Amino acid sequence: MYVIYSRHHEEHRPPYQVHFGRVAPPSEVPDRVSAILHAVRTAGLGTVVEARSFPPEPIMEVHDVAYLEYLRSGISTPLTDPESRGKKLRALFPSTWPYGSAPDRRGSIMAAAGWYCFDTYTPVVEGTYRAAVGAAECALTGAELLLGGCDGAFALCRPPGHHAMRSKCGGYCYLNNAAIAACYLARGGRVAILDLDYHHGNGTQSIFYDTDQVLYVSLHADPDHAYPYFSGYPDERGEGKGLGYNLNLPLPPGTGEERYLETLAVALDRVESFGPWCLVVSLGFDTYREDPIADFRLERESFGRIAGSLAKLGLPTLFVLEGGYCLPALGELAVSFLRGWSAAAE
Ligand code: Q9C
Ligand code: ZN
Repeated sequence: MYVIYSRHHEEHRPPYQVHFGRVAPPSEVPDRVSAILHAVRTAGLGTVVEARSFPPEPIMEVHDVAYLEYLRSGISTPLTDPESRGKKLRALFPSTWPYGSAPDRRGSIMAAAGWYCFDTYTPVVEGTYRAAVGAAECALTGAELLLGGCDGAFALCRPPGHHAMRSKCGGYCYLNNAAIAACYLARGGRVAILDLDYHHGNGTQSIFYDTDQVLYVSLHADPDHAYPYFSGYPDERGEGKGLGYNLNLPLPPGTGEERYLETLAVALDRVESFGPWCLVVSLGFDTYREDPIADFRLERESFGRIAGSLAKLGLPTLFVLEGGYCLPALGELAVSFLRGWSAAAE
């Protein structure tokens, strides 16, 4: 198993997030990836490699050019509204979102911030663009390894990706790493994405909603009480050619290992009947019982068992890191997962 990282992830340091109008400490911090890397190295698991660089085309297959330009240059564009004329921000957050019929007017940086970001959790800072490209390159490096015949790779993407849409950031995500990798892998045939993060991957769902070439299956907290609130319901099944190629399996608060593994079996049946040549797993560790922003009850050992069920599919698999915010446990959760994978894959 290759474990892939980019040193550029450290350049993305959101100073805070805004939760219900209040400033709160950031959850999505550089220590997340450092903790996992350290634990994986200490346990002597897998081969740790740095991501290689890629031309922009594979990223542009998923994301809109104007959106990419916003991520790259938004933070250095001075504000022009009367109170803040000429000011540059340390962290660019939207304060106003498109309203009414929302015609395409995003000429000012104030409008662009609302246009290209759907929540108050996902600021653009100086290093965001470089780090996000590095994360996409981690996923692409993993995808290339799979195309070359490797049967497992774990991309330590940071910032994460599954909430990012074609032209909107949100949920700590800027570029949809899993979607970018899936598009790249689609040159080898049909691809399945299995999303195991606690939160519904609204970005990934929307990117592949109308295609039958990429299957999206997700286990997540019921959006009736959990972020991202507006999507993740079971009646979202895809549209056009994509109808039947999107499967949402929401779970109640307090979901533990038994219920989780039963639902995972349903997800894996759908993946098998789709018959993909490979699998991309959006892997979040925020389903852990001690996660500070979630309410599932998986144990450390549960992650090994989940990995074991995945390995039994026998598909080349790319794991893409999404969420997981319990810093003291992240390393051991990743180690449990990787041990479970290699024990079953032998
Ligand atoms: N008090 C991922 O796991 N809600 N994104 C945060 C903080 C947004 C999660 C509430 C959660 C986004 C990749
Ligand atoms: Zn999450």
